[in-house]
Amino acid sequence: MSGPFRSGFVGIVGRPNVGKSTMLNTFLGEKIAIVSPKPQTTRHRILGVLTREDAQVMFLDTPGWHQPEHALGRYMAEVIKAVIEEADVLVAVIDARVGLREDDERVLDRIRQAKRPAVLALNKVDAVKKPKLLPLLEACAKTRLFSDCVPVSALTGDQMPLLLSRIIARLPEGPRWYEPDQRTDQTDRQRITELIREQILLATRQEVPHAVAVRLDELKEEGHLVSIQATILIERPGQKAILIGRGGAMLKRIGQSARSQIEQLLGRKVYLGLWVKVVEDWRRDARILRELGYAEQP
Ligand SMILES: Nc1nc2c(ncn2[C@@H]2O[C@H](COP(=O)(O)OP(=O)(O)OP(=O)(O)O)[C@@H](O)[C@H]2O)c(=O)[nH]1
Ligand SMILES: [Mg+2]
Repeated sequence: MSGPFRSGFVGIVGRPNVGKSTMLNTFLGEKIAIVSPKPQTTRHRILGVLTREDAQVMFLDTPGWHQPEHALGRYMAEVIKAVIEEADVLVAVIDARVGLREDDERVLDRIRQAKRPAVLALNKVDAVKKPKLLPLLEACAKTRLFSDCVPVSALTGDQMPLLLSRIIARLPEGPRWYEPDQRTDQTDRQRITELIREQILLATRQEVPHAVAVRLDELKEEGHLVSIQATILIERPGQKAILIGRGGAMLKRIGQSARSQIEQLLGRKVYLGLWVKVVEDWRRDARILRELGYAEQP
């Protein structure tokens, strides 16, 4: 084999909705992080480990950068800050359809301050005409922040191998930290609550997606199936009515699609019981946030 073995942490950062989690999943060839068209889908740091002959890349997916408006938002900002400080290499993701916005500039400022090796991914090129890319690539080169600016499509996989090789080239030499079959540090319980939240994000609109959290109350084996009980926390009674839907139709639809996702994850038949509970302003409640895992572990 030619060249040294490289390994390290690679932080994926950027505004909400630019395709960071899609990128993580495409690199890993597996659904590690949930994805939706709604901004602020990701709330945690999510590890995805890619092991190859020549390298081990520990990707860290992060929440989208935005001005926090409550304690949950502040937790998300803390996650981003910690990843920028800890990563060996950063991948800044920009939505090529939208171009460089003020919030993108904020992320770039953070990268500049952290003085980390960084690569830029100009994402969603499947949805833009080629001539639109040139000024963006020039603007990115002008920042002098990036060793490479790579136009990619995380969705179709276009140019993703090139982006990966550029990332790996910036990693330090190092050992293999994780067993090759370890792909993430999320527990099944965490992944299950995320899969339920993903289906809620896909099914609802406006403020409802942001006002939702999922708590796993029970997970047990019952004969040939896995029985799961979970509570959906929501901030207002009106939102609860929307989530449940007429005659319970909405909740039923969410439950069915979440169940099929969870069955794929566990490779088992699943029974899923969902409950909806109003917890006023849970996003501002430190105790509930801790209970839900939206707090740094002491
Ligand atoms: N056309 C196109 N859509 C994409 C691409 N990558 C991601 N998307 C879509 O963009 C939306 C947001 O994707 P996510 O991966 O959830 O974005 P994110 O940056 O992780 O968003 P947050 O977690 O909210 O910060 C989804 O609807 C994706 O399907 C791409 O390369 N092309
Ligand atoms: Mg995400």
